Amino acid sequence: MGVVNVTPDSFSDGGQWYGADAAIAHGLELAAHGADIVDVGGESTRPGAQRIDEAEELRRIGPVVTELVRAGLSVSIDTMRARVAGYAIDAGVQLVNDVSGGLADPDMPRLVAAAGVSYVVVHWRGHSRDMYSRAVYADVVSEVRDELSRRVDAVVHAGMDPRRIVVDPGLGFGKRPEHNWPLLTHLAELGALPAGTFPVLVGASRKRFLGNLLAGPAGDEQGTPRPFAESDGATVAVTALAAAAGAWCVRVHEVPLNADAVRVAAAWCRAAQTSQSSPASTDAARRS
Ligand code: PMM
Repeated sequence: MGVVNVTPDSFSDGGQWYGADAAIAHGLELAAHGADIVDVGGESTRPGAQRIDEAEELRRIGPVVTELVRAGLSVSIDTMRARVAGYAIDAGVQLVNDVSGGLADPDMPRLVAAAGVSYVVVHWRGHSRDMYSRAVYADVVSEVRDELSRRVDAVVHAGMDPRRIVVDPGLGFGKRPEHNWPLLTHLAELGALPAGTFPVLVGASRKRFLGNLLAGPAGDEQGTPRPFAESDGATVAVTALAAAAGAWCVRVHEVPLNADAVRVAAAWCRAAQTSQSSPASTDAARRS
């Protein structure tokens, strides 16, 4: 999934694709680079961000979504607002990516259920302006899993077909670096909920916890964080590990190297399955 942030202030690429023409060209480029889905968003969710109003969000995403759908791309809409999602669905979008998991707008679950589109339920504890005040966990994996599970139940209760639900741990949303890493290492657990086993989407690309990791010499996370665009190597590494661990989708700003990483992970998993299921190949490997 390639990201088109039609915003002046997203933390990793704010302002780069703010105008409709630039955003459309960028979406087409992401698809040409191998993105299966292009995710269009008009509202920044960087830490501390203030909300924009609905009319402004619609103004930003409207022409971009319309043109990318018209060009034949598979487009998702990154929004917390049911009316923005509804506009995008009318324009032909098949996937709604809601970083609030349906908590920001109570009309969202019913809308996506009735429209019959797919829905990404992201773990979220509140809006960006003060989200770190809620980043308090005793056991982050089980708490995020339980809270995601409750959101999935609520969305199914609103009429959503469970087969159209994707879950996402919401890296960075009300989570500090020490919370993001254990979530990444427990992806399968986060997708295996009481209501069923759901595909998992991972949005680690260029996030601050990667810049922090790369701040100093190896093992030293103190010092000045790496700038966002210079953490793409770390993003690619997370992509390979997450895909090999079974993630359904990775949401990224730069597609080519991440698409390669996904292919490496697929070959890795195929080889692991083949060698596991074939005792003869194990014997041959031992002999050689
Ligand atoms: N992160 C951002 C925006 N949308 N959607 C999903 N499903 N998961 C995420 O982790 C996610 C998201 C914020 O990142 P950006 O400002 O770089 O787009």
